[in-house]
Amino acid sequence: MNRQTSESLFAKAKTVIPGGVNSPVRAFKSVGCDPIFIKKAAGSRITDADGNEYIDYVGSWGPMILGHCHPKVVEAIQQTAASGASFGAPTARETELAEMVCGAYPNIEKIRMVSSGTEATMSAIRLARGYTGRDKILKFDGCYHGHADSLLVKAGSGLATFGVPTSPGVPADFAKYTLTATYNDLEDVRRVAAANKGELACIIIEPIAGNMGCVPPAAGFLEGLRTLCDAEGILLIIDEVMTGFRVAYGGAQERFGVRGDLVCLGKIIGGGLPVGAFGGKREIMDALSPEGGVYQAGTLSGNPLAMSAGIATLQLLQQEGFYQQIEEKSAYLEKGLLDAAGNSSLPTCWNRVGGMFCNFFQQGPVNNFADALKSDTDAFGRFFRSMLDSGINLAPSQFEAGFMSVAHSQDDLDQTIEAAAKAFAAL
Ligand code: HOZ
Repeated sequence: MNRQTSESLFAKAKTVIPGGVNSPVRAFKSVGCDPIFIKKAAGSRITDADGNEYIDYVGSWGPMILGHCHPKVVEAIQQTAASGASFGAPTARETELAEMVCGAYPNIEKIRMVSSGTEATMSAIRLARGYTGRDKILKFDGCYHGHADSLLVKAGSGLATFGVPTSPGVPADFAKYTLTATYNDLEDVRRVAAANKGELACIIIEPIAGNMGCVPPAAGFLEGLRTLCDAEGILLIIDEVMTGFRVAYGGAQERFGVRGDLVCLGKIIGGGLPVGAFGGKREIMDALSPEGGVYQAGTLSGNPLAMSAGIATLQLLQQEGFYQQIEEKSAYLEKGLLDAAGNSSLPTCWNRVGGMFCNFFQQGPVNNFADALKSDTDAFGRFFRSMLDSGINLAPSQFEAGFMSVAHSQDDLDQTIEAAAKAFAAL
């Protein structure tokens, strides 16, 4: 496959952008080839700068559950843009999207819009600290909640990809307030909570980890966190930036029946435009400025274009049978890939929840970050490159998740399975 244009665009980008990319994993550094530069996308497919077309399972890292360029979302953005791209002042659309989100999550009584998932988690943690009067927070090894200082400790995603789980530049004095525990290990969480009794403001968790590959919660794990938080006056922050409106209309909390005190959202609620949000119980949210003293602000918060794209997207997700379609397509792909993996001499295992999944290059099971790190990342790189050459775009890291859209056709899925059979056989 000719990728000369992408290669020269990458070379040029590297002269003015660190690593040639605006987010590290996009550089394809861990999969042994240069990144493809994207020219356009429609439905399940993206086209690179050389005109090569790929079936896309990155979906902009989650938001494109409708597929790329859904006509209703494009129309909403175009119509809104015609009357102004940004005002830095309230609009009715912000309340409309807020009402839609509150309608989907019974534990979100009030919500504030921001511009990214990073802003959402960073602000939710400040709010949890301000509300409880406590400084320490607990996160899980391998979970990624954006790149705010206090959250770049034993983090997944790009940090796992590049083997630097705690970033240089985070002062030890900041990181000391961030405690970590093992995902899916309730005893470990209880141990940390007991050693820091009365000092933990919050526990923040990805209810389905999506940044160490895809790792579902073990039975009873989320319930156990809820019980512990209630007993100890700790706020439970459920980071649904990736899973919100993805694994069910009401996200992982609807799916597993466990509710957070605060919830972080992003990705799908912006329909592909830059957005994030955090919300929760009225009493906690009212501690935010200007009602309360915890400060948080943003010129582009509640941006009209992002609100319009989000509203149009959520309207479409409410169609009868939408999540059933995502489930059926994902289950079909799962079966096909598991069969295809039978051709491989290397062990692989598969994790999936709804339209979010990952193929680990190891025997498994993968229940936490230490398990995920046992994967054969060289084998993943070979598999990734073979799939790319067959026209399948996967996330360029073993430690990221894949995403299904409703636009993936039967033909797309069969082509993917065929490409995977070839890639596994050649490993
Ligand atoms: N680490 C992000 C996904 N988990 C990557 C986002 C991006 O590169 O756009």
